[in-house]
Amino acid sequence: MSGGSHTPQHVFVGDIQGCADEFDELLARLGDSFGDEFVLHSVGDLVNRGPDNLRVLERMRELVAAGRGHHVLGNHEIALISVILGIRTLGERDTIGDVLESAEAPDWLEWLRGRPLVESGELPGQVYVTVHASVAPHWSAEDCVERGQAAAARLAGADLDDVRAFLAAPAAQAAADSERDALGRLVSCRSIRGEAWSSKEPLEADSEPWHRAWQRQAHDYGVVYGHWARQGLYLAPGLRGLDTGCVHHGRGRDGHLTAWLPAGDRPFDVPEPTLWQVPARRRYYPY
Ligand SMILES: [Mn+2]
Repeated sequence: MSGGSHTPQHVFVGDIQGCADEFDELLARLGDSFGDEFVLHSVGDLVNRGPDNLRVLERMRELVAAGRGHHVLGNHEIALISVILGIRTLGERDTIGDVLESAEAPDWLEWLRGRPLVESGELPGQVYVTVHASVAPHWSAEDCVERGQAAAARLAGADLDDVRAFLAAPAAQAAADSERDALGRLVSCRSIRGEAWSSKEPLEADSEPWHRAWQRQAHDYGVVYGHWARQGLYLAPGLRGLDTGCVHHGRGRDGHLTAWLPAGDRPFDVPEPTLWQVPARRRYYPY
């Protein structure tokens, strides 16, 4: 049990991507240690590339409904929404057929497009935001929340043609639409170059990881994020990057599901935080 504490244990988990067995193992361990006195925060990408997307979605939805789960949308949820809306076709590596073929696919569409892009709260001594990919370097915590809410409102709009236009906007047009720009930064961005952002890793000399520019701003809030399996676990003051590529197991490295259990005062400044890792059960990519 949680040592007599009256507050629940907060647990932040990286990209799950259909790795339902590993997610269930993590939930079972959390249940053994904390009963139902834990709150799970997902950085998004619950689905795709892995084998069992529906089961992961169902688990997360149950926790959210019970008031014990927070989930922000990742690029793979946006891809799933886009396929259901008919503005994206399935790629060779997409494994979201179990959701698409389910009788509840229309219901999943509605649930997913009602999810936030930014979750925020307060841990002892530190305000935090959870996003899938990045925040713009100059955004305050309030900016992150406001930008996320504005973009999420477009995604949740009643007119599906407006939603399609929002998601399908080409890059040139996206830069002129601040909500489309925010959506991209929140779910896809890895590198930035001045005002511009890219989902690519910062390979060129004039681009850099989004979080390096963010750190120069000396913000007083923490960011929990995922999306960057090749970077892997990233722990720095104010930053908790938790995508350790469970679904990428065997592609040149071991894959894990990683959960961070913040403890103590100013948990984003702790250099060696408590991490629980569940190793990938097998290789998920066929090559
Ligand atoms: Mn991602």
